[in-house]
Amino acid sequence: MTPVAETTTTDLDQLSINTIRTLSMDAVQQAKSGHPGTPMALAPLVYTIWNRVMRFDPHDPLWPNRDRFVLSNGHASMLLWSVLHLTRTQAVNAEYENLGHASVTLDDIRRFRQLDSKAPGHPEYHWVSGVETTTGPLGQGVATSVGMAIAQKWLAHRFNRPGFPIFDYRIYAVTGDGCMMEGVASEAASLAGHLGLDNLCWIYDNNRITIEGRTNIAFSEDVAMRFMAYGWHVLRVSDANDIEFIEHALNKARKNTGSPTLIVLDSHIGYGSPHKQDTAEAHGEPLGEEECRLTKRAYGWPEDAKFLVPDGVYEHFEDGIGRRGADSHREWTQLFGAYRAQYPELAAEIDQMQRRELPAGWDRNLPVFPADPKGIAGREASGKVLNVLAQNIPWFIGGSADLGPSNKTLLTYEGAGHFQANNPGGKNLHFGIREHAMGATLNGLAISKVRPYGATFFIFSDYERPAIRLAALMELPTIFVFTHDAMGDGEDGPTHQPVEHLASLRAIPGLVTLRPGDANEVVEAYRYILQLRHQPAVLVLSRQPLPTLDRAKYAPAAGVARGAYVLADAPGGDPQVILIATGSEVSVAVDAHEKLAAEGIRSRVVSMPSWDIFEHQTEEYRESVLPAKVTARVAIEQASTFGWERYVGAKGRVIGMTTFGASAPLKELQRKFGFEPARVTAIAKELLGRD
Ligand SMILES: Cc1ncc(C[n+]2csc(CCOP(=O)(O)OP(=O)(O)O)c2C)c(N)n1
Ligand SMILES: [Mg+2]
Repeated sequence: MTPVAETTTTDLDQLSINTIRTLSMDAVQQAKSGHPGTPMALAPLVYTIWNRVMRFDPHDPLWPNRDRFVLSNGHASMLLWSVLHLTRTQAVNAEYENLGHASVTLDDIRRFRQLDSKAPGHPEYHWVSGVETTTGPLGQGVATSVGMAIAQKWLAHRFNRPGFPIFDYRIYAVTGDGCMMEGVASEAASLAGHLGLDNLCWIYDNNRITIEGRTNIAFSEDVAMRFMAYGWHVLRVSDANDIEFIEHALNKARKNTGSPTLIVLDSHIGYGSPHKQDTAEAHGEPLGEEECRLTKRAYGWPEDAKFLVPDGVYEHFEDGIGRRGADSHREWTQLFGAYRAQYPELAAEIDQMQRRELPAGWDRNLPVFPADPKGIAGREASGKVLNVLAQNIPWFIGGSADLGPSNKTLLTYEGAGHFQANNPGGKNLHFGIREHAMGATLNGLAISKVRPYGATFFIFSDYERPAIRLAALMELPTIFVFTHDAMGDGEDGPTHQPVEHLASLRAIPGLVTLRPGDANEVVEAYRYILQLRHQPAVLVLSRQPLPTLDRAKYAPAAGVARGAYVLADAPGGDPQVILIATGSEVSVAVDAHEKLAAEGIRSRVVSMPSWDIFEHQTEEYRESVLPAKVTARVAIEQASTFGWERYVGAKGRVIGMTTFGASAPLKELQRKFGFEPARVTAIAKELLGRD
């Protein structure tokens, strides 16, 4: 007699897996668009992670110690909608309250990809409860998961105490060939390997298919070897339908210490479809009514049933993840109660973090910079502010992509520490020269409720742009710090001189972009940004010293909080011409204002560090700063002129960039491109017909 392999797979396991498959097929078919093949192939994987392994309480998708699940191949979103539905995961609102109803209903799945459905095309954080991060731009999900893993390590180090493992959760991320080909994922994997993030497990859907066909047309490296070289623990599961083996691999990953785990899972896209399995067609189009029927027949499913959840399936999830999640949540709540009694201050910190609040006294000791014509660089002022904030806010952590000494982001006070595998409590993060991964990692940290900032040169904001966009889409309070904001690093030349970057960031909905004009505006910019709970911010800082304005003579820098404010005014508040400037050009405008005054011309200087904030002020306030009747206006900014028409109007002028910069000392560049008071006064007079 052949010995029968021991198996614990039950009919209910298979029924549940086929429910995920058929819901996915039906939803895509009904929507006439979507991606059925990968949900069909990965249903056993996602079933195993959720129902057998993950610690997650469907009644409280915000429980802080839940395991995190990231679907980086976001096009396979039906996997997530199916499993959120079948586990009856509850909906919560932006105030973190449980709404008492399901996050994803069967009706949402019937309305997959339709307006207002909680089953949209890709996983949307903040739109569907239970989604841990927005995915769709391939590679971003897995890269974000590295930030989540760093955050877990940091939280565990700060808050866990002997006998109190308050944070011991794990992060699971599912990726496909696409994510594996994306550079951002490679950077993130390299960083995760360096940091030895053993709380992180990626499962690679090795189906060898992407949109254009078989991957061998473009992708032939040995992924397992690559990850071994990164320092990962690599496992292989050769049959995506073998849930015992999958569970075994996930358990091995859990027990592994000192490195993250990659599980390479060989799968068949469109599994079970007689004509579409293993083809690129299964990736991104409905199977077709007839093929759906044939596939259901292959699964032993009623051929004409649609959106069927057979008896026993909900209960099976209830018995699995439901019970396991509720039990561990209950135990944790008891543990946290005892922890609160013993460590009330730490418990209070955790409460505040969960609600994205700031601790009392978070802005104490912020510097006030005295008037100084020589001044101080934006990046210098920023460094001083960061060092104060990081001491006031325990969970404010961050770093740079190898430019700490240039960005001035290093936390230098005693005890700040450097985050490494053997020092997970360090507050200085070192991303290495990996801006793409830094952006996504910052988002993963912000999702995990620590408050992160990350820095590089402004020109390289391009490398972070996908993550900046996702931060805005997800409504995360990530802080992106950029120095060397214009032509301040003159001799480095046009490759290092941003031109179009401000315009393009200002175009991202919900993102706050700030370019402060002197050291005190830098302080106020941070004061504003730190109080944001659901918006990311970009801070654009100068490399070179900027004069620190005399705030006894000019308006207080607190005006930054309104986006734009009258810094210097004409007598009686009755200007003939308005000079609008940001960043290093604010002091140029102030100089021009003084020169015009000496010639009897009444001008107003508006410092406008943030378009975005200004746009959200009342119409009355905006009119008080930029009165419609004053049509002689000059905007001055060392960046693309694109967009400034909205503030200078048809009769105004913009002193900005319409070409790339050049390699030369800053003074010469300022002269060449016209960022000098004399040019401003000349244009102002021209507008007033006084030349
Ligand atoms: C950055 C990015 N580039 C391109 C796409 C478009 N796209 C969506 S899925 C896909 C193919 C993904 O292949 P794979 O990850 O192997 O997924 P599978 O077909 O195996 O599910 C592409 C190119 C995208 N979503 N994101
Ligand atoms: Mg693939």
